[in-house]
Parts: sequence; C-alpha cells; structure tokens
Amino acid sequence: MATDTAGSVKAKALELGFDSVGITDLSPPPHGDVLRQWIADGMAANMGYMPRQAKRRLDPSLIFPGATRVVVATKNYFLEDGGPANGQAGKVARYARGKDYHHSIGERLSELADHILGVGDDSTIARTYVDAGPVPERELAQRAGLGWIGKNTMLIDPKAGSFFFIASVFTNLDLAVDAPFALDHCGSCRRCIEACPTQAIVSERVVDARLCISYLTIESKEGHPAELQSLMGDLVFGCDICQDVCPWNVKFAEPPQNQWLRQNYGLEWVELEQFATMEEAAFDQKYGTTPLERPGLKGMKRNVETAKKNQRDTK
Ligand code: B12
Ligand code: SF4
Ligand code: SF4
Repeated sequence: MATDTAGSVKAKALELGFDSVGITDLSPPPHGDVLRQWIADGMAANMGYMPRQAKRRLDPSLIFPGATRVVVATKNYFLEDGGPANGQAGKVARYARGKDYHHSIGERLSELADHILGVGDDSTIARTYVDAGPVPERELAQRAGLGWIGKNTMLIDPKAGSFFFIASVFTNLDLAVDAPFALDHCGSCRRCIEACPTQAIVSERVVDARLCISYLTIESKEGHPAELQSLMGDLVFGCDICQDVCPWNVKFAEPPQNQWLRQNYGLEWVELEQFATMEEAAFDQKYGTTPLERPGLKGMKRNVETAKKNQRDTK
C-alpha cells in the first residue's frame, strides 16, 4: 500500500509541473556537523535565522510535529542569458528574473498537499515549504535520491544540472522512501572553486556567506566590504557563476517545458541610473512582486552603487 500511495503522490507532483520528486524520512541528516561548524566559524554572516533554525535543521522530525515523511520536489528555473550588458545595466541571477517564485511554487505545492490529504484519512497531516523555514532542503533532496551535493554546495541532478528550486511537503502519510543518491559526480573537477570571483567556496562543499556575492547583494543589510567591491562586477542581485561553469549545467541545463514559473520573466538586466532618484512607492510598484523585494530599495541602491563603480573603473 505504501508503494502505491507514494507512486500516486509522485505522479501528482509531476502532473503539477515539478521536474523530479522523491521521498525520504525525517531522521537527522548525515552532515549535521558541517552545519554546526559553518555556524561556529561565523560563515552564516548576519543570517540570524540560520543559528535560530539549527536545532530543527539537525533534527527534521521537529520541523512539523507528527510528520514522518517528506516529499521533496524540484522545479527548473533555467533560461538562457540574453544579450550582453550595455554598460548601464546590472545583472540579476536567473532564479530571480520574474514574479516571486515563493507564490507560484507555493500554489502548486498546496495542490500536492491537498492530494496527500485526499489519499490519506482524517488523521493525515501535510505542510508545505519552499526556501522558507528550517528545512535542510539539499540534504533531504540528496537523501530522497534527487542528486548529489556538488563542490559548489548546489544539489546537482545528473540529467538536468543545478538550476532548480527545491520544495517539500512534510506529512505523516506512510509513504515508501527512496534510496539516497549514492554517487558524487564531481570527481577531480574544481571549476566552480576556481571561477568564484571572491573565493567564497573556501573548501569543497563549504561556502562562506561573508564572501559570497549572493549573500552580499541579497541577504546582507550592510555596506559591501571595500576589498570585495571590485570583484562583484555588474552583479546587482545574486550570482550564478559557480553554476554557469559547472559541466553538468553546460551539458544538461535546458529551459523547462512548462512556463508557469516564468511570469513576467524580463528582469535579466536592470537599468542602474533609475535607482539614483527612485523612491519606495516606485520601487514597490516596479519590483514589489519580484525577489528584488528582499534587499529592498535600500539594498538595491547599495548594489547599484558597487556595480556603477565597477563599470566606471573598467572604462
Ligand atoms: C542560507 C542559504 C544561502 C546562503 C548560504 C549558501 C550556502 N551554500 O550555504 C547564500 C545567501 C550565500 C545563498 C546563496 C545561493 N542560494 Co541559497 N539557500 C540558503 C538556504 C536558506 C540554507 C542553506 C544552508 O543550509 N546553508 C548552510 C550550509 C552549511 O549548508 P549547505 O551549504 O546546504 O551544506 C549542507 C550539505 O551540503 C551537507 N554536506 C556537506 N558536505 C557534504 C558532503 C556530501 C557527500 C553530502 C551528501 C552532503 C554534504 O552539509 C551541509 C549541512 O546540512 C537554502 C534553503 C534551505 N531552506 O535550505 C537556500 C538554497 C540552498 N539556495 C538556493 C539557491 C538557488 C541559491 C543561489 C544559486 C542563488 C543565487 N543565484 O544567487 C546561491 C548559490 C550560492 C551557493 N553556491 O551556495 C537553492 C539551491 C537549489 C539547489 N539546486 O541546490 C536553495 C535550496 C533554496 C531552494 N529552496 O531552492 N543561499
Ligand atoms: S554564488 Fe558567486 S560568489 Fe557565491 S560561491 Fe558561487 S560563484 Fe562564488
Ligand atoms: S563545477 Fe565541477 S566541482 Fe563544481 S559542482 Fe560542478 S562538477 Fe562539481
């Protein structure tokens, strides 16, 4: 019975437009020590939620009390880069070039949760998470068989690369679990480590957020450290460099077949000069429903200043 039910849940996830799906239990992830050390070394920078959530990340059975299984699904967000910069624009990472993904993925995850509740009985529970909450998403995805964790710390699917989101539904439905993804296909490759402009991949599978352009442009509330500014180029929101160079993306990354994640996907380059005089109301109207909302107008003005300085310096 558990296997058939798991099959129906997986079929539903794929029907909803997720690209891959697997199931695992909620026992502690095997690399908890890596998280503990990362926090102890200060690599979480000012992301206070990481130490706050650590206990639940280290013991996922605490995340949604009563749950015994997690259905982990991925959603491809890859799209080809368009033309080059015109010298007056800043680049936005691929995952953020349209409407905020939390909503569109959340809607479909809720449908998956409803399906789980429908095949269960009155005692069945289900709760959804996508990039919010104390879920060790990559560890659970690896254990659910969806890929391996590369030296750039990304979960990599050998058939699709790493340009995808990870989403999950926690439940107490007795679903058959999948085998963990056993292999590590990085081999002797070190391209991501060598390509990172700020040397933020401080050792294999460890990213120091204090050095990572993604952290500096999205999560940080402070000014950019002087010694890193010139290394940040024209990146004004996030960074894809350690994924762009990965041979698994070079070979296998393809745009998704269905387009539901791609609402208003026009944000590859943002015009820099507009931010000089932009006020909150205008920012909200233009970017309020996009991921750029996270750093907000203040954070984007800071990012744009660094990009403008770098563009001036390269002229
Ligand atoms: C904090 C965070 C960040 C921070 C820190 C990144 C980091 N590497 O830790 C910052 C702001 C820098 C960041 C950047 C980005 N992020 Co982010 N981020 C997160 C978040 C919220 C937590 C990650 C975390 O736990 N970090 C702590 C460190 C210690 O954990 P970790 O790197 O994942 O390492 C674990 C495993 O690798 C494992 N491990 C270590 N060694 C080994 C060895 C083996 C063999 C195995 C199996 C496991 C293993 O142990 C660690 C502890 O559990 C997750 C969402 C979530 N809820 O989990 C998204 C998440 C990881 N981010 C995501 C994305 C898309 C990005 C960016 C690409 C965005 C961008 N374009 O700018 C970049 C990529 C940068 C990079 N190379 O990691 C996706 C990744 C999807 C994927 N395919 O892997 C996630 C899962 C969000 C989502 N739901 O889709 N992020
Ligand atoms: S996202 Fe950019 S800055 Fe961060 S580790 Fe990857 S290449 Fe380095
Ligand atoms: S670039 Fe090479 S080392 Fe880095 S994640 Fe990809 S395969 Fe692994």
